[in-house]
Amino acid sequence: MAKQALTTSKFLASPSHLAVVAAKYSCGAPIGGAEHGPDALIDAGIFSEIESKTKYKCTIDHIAQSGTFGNTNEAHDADPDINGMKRPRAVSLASKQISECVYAHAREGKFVMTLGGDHSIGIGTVTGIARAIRERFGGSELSVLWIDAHADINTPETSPSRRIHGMPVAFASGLAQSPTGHSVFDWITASHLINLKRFVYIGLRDVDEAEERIIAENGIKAYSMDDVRRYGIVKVMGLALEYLGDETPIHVSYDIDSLDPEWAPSTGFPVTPGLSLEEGIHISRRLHATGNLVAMDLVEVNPLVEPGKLGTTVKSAGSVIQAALGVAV
Ligand SMILES: [Mn+2]
Repeated sequence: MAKQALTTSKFLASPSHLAVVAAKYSCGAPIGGAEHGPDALIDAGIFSEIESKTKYKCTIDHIAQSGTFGNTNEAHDADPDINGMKRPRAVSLASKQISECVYAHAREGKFVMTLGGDHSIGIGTVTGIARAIRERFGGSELSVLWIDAHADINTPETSPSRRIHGMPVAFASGLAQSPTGHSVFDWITASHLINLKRFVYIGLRDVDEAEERIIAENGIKAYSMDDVRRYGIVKVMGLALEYLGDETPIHVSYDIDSLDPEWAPSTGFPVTPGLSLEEGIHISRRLHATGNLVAMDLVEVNPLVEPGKLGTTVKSAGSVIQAALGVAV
């Protein structure tokens, strides 16, 4: 059988090269397990299937496995809380490693697919891709779609849980910075930051009060699950893409908990009702069809939650990943 050709890509220099980054940590979450997500996806054969069906060549980097402060969400003597923020040094260190790794691949014009891990890895992925896009395209800004049940935009000051997996959008956009007197996140510079005017949420249904305020104050485009039910996913995706415009590189940060728990039970913080698998695949297909997609994260697959249903979760994750790459699912 002939291998499926790749769709034309507007912003990739090396569109047949898929750089998979396995970000194996969960220090940003209150429970462990998501550090095993990347291996669950890789071992299921998602990427060997992509190579056998298409012209993609995959490389896999395994990173952020255990930094200086260990891969644990438990309190740690060498990593005390900063202003209540949990595991700040571990998450910062892991995020910096991820940022540098995805930057190096994206700088060469490869598609970067990062597997989490808890969603604090988004600090690393989005900042690394944003920096590479600025350098490759004369200061152009990256557009980001955040597909999630949660908004992940708390700052260390507003966060009820104090866990950094609820803060990646705030750090990647500069809304959150190292708390006064600390330098823990100072590796994030202006060249790394995303513009919240080029950012869209889809699937929100569990948003903290402070996050609602932050979203409103910053005029962030957000489509909740209610919006998806009201308008349909086809219309919502049309509006999201129209808002971002035709000529913009796009990064999609896909939290598996955006899907309804029926389709993705093995995740730390499921919220019902969510996107159907079909809706989730539609999002990926539409993004692929733009020719603008340059990077994707697939996060929060947790093999320790509902282990008997891990197969369902991994299959769903594989489908949204493959659809984003233009593979028939
Ligand atoms: Mn998330």
